[in-house]
Amino acid sequence: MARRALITGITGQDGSYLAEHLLSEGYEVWGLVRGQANPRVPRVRRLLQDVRLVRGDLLDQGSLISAVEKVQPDEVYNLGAISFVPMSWEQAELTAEVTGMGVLRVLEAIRVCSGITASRGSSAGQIRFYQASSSEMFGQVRETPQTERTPFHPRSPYGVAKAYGHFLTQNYRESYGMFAVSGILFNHESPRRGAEFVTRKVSLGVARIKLGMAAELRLGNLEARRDWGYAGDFVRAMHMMLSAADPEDYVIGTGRTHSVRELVEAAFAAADLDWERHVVCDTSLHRPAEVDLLCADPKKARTQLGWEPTVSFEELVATMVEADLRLLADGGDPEQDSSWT
Ligand code: NDP
Ligand code: GDR
Repeated sequence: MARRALITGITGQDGSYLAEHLLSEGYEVWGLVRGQANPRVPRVRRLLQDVRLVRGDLLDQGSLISAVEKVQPDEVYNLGAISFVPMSWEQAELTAEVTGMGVLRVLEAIRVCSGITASRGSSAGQIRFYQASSSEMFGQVRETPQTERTPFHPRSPYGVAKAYGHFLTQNYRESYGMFAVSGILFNHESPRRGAEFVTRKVSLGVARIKLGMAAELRLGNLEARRDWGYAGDFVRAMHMMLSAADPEDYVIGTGRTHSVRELVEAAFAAADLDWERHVVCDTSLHRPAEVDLLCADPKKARTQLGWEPTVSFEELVATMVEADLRLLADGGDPEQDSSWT
């Protein structure tokens, strides 16, 4: 029988790549969708025709229990979150509820449906759980590169909520013997990345300028450094973690760091443009507290899981710029996500 996976966050960037990867591995894939008329569901139906959908919301415990009961998954991937860091200052409580407490609700749904109690741990045939932890938990870093042992000092309500989910996942593993793991993933991008994140904002901005649809691109802090990889590579790591013999947490990143300025230079160069003629620095886009430097040490994932990234920073940036040039030249609307082809 095919293994069955339930993915929260199926309408997001990672949900789509993970679903495609699991389908290619022979899985039966279910996606949790929320809302009465979620505008992103039609594109999931179009792109991921073999994925089955089940209703549920990370804010609603009962809906998650019903979803787990209905799907009877072998594996649950919790990718759902409010994931845009600036929004977490504007809606801090909602971020805590969705990105933090949502993890508790998914774990509880699994625990209740599996009949696990503190005195009666999990049994064979247990549901395996993956939590989408984030390098944002490191925040103000005290050592670089960051490993699984680097202490957390989150710098946003989002990072704090992720740290809660991370420790809770560890706690359910230790309290109930559940196969529950976290992947501490560094930034990963693709032509399906939301337009609010800096890589996609830049690739779309470059495409608009190249096609004469805009003259400038307004950006915030150009000095922040991130370890940017390709989303398709990173979802493979999620699956590897749940396929491992033992439940363990892993850092996933490329091990190379670049500044936003270097990202901008590479993206404009990919379209034969001079970035200094178009980029406007806008301090209103700076964050109340910034994460200055992130760089992964993915040694554990490489040695224990055999995971390797396959796409370089330069290839990733060029691919995103090319995809947005094609999308806009064809009259596509990035807000409608017609780049999801
Ligand atoms: P996206 O922002 O693209 O997707 C977020 C998903 O969360 C959407 O499918 C959204 O669905 C869903 N969601 C939001 N609120 C709720 C809710 N109340 N109930 C159920 N689902 C909800 O994120 P990514 O795909 O980029 O990231 C996936 C996960 O990995 C996130 O948890 C993110 O925080 C984490 N992460 C991402 C990294 C990255 O670089 N991409 C790095 C490290 C961690 P809807 O259509 O309903 O809004
Ligand atoms: P991040 O990604 O906050 O790292 O979180 P984002 O792309 O939003 O920002 C990266 C860096 O770029 C700087 N920056 C700008 N960012 C945005 N969005 N818009 C701008 O105009 C701009 N100008 C400069 C930011 O200050 C920041 O330093 C992402 C999300 O996917 C999280 O969910 C995930 O957990 C982390 O990556 C790892």
